Amino acid sequence: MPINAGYEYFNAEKRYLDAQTLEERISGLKEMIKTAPKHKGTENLLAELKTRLKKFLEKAEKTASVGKGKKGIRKEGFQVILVGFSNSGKSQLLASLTNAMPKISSQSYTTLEPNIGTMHYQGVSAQIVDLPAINSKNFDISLLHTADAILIVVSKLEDYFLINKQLEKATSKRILVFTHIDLLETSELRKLEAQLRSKRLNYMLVSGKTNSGISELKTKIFENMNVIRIYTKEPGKPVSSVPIVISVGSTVKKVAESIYKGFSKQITETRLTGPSGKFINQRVGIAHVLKDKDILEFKTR
Ligand SMILES: Nc1nc2c(ncn2[C@@H]2O[C@H](COP(=O)(O)OP(=O)(O)OP(=O)(O)O)[C@@H](O)[C@H]2O)c(=O)[nH]1
Ligand SMILES: [Mg+2]
Repeated sequence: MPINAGYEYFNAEKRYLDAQTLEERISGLKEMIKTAPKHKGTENLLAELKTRLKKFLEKAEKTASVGKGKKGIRKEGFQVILVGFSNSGKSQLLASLTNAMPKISSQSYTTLEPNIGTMHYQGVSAQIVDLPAINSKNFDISLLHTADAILIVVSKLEDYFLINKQLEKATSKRILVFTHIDLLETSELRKLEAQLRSKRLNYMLVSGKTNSGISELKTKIFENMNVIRIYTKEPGKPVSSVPIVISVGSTVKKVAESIYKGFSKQITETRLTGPSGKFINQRVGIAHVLKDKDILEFKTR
């Protein structure tokens, strides 16, 4: 399209095209409208994008109000499933990690159908699914097959071993999430941590009441996603606010090609600032391997 758009626009377009959720599609589209060059030649494009956005916003409003018919779960991107006994705090955890508002109650077997939310972590999102209690008739083990990670949610260590045994066949990564830590004395907490460490468990201690450990848990989920965030910058402009999310070990070339196919061939110079560089504004080649939070500036022909 001869509209002389910068790669911020193509970035946004890629996010829009790759979007797995309506929410992501809307945010990509908004970004496209923001970053599209504004001149006579782009008037039609902008008008078309705005009409599309309006349609998506209307659709979003409808689904938000109809919402509740959760028959199947559509997997969207990286999926994390919460598994545990009743009252272990799964629904509370979903509420703490996402903006979902599931029913939370001290009564047993409150959750009868899966609840879904999206966790946002510094430009990356993950789908979180809160299931009915593992020992209830509403628990459906088949949902675990699609999971990228399983959080085993417990308030007693014994429960972890019981659940782990029951999930023997599931191959996804597991993280033990110990809830209700606000109810423990400091000495009890210390003893628990010593036990968890000696057993070399991949664990997190959290409280749904005080939110202690929640941001650490988000970081842990992010780390298990095996992705890095790369920010781009156009010469003379500020760094993009939305990162390109790409697999660990990606090169400059892979990032460029993810912006649009063939882009890497147009690059005459790449400047890098960030964790994979030795100094600020370092000139790097196309095969350079990137790290999380690197900033790239491409110069093109
Ligand atoms: N003090 C404390 N209470 C918590 C914590 N997490 C959850 N609760 C409370 O524990 C009760 C059960 O929480 P839920 O999140 O509904 O438990 P659940 O695992 O979803 O239970 P089911 O839906 O029955 O399987 C509620 O009263 C919550 O307010 C926590 O970290 N600390
Ligand atoms: Mg629940």
